[in-house]
Amino acid sequence: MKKILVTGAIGQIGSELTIALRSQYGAENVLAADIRPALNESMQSGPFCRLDVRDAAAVNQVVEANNIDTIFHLAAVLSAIGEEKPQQAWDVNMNGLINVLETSRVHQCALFFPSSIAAFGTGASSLDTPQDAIQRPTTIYGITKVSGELLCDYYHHCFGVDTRGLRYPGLISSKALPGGGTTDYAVDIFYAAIKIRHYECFLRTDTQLDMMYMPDALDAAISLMTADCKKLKHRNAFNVTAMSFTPQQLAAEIQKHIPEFTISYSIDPLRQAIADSWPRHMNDSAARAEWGWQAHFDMPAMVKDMLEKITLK
Ligand code: NAD
Ligand code: AKB
Repeated sequence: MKKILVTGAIGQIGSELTIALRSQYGAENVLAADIRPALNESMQSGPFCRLDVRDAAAVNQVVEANNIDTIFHLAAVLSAIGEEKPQQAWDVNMNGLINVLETSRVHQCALFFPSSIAAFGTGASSLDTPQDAIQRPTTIYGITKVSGELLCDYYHHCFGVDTRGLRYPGLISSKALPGGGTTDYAVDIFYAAIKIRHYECFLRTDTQLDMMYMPDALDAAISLMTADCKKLKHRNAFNVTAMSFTPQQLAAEIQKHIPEFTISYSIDPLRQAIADSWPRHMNDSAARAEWGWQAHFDMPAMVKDMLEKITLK
């Protein structure tokens, strides 16, 4: 990785991945791009450009003009917003990806594509969900994720593009707010706990979901992209996980630090249905075996760090 492009760089993952890549590969070698303007302070630490990934010519031009050899393609519409705007989710997630894949083929770029627990549906076992399981997602977001996994495999097999990817669980982080997903409660709860000592949760008390803290998510992306390609059998869509909990369990852990914190529930039927269709805990043994994946943050360590970081904001 010498010249890197991050699409969707202002988002929850991009704001932190851009900084992590700049500190490892040099600020001038990591071009951040987003459809939105760079108001975010982390974007000001290096080059930034406006880029709509649906514009094939613009994607090609940015890659060519900047001699890009590696793309972290993060631009997407997430699960909850996707259900409200399914055509937009398909347009950004699929047309954006095909443009980035085509540009990667032409300019021989390596490509990172993040899939999600959303790529599974109710047909797969929700506990210990295998790497190779039935994938019949019920959301447009999930459908774009499975299609994206398959397209990345296709571009590798047919055109030799070095595509690699992860199935992330819900990500928890303190820098940028999440962008309209179903697991967003697990970030929102920290801000509410610190500000008003109470959180009204949109998922049921016992909704168990797979989760990961952002430092592990960044580590997973960079480790996979720098792994020895000869050892990768799956390449795309590796299950990775770090922790798995319910809103009730997360609230109890927060109460160890803020005893007066309380939680109540006002269920959003849309996001509850989405959450009920997703894995509670994936099996990530393929990632462990093929490129040495290992998470460092469990739930108590994540909660302690999140509270410290958000209190300092
Ligand atoms: P986010 O919503 O926070 O950020 C997405 C970014 O894409 C935003 O900054 C948005 O402005 C940008 N964008 C939207 N449309 C665009 C377009 N047409 N052209 C260019 N940029 C555009 O999302 P995130 O949480 O950072 O997720 C990044 C990727 O990781 C997505 O593919 C997402 O599906 C995947 N993922 C995220 C999570 C999570 O919990 N955050 C979990 C699993 C997978
Ligand atoms: C969402 O909830 O949409 C994302 C995801 C798990 O893909 N956080």
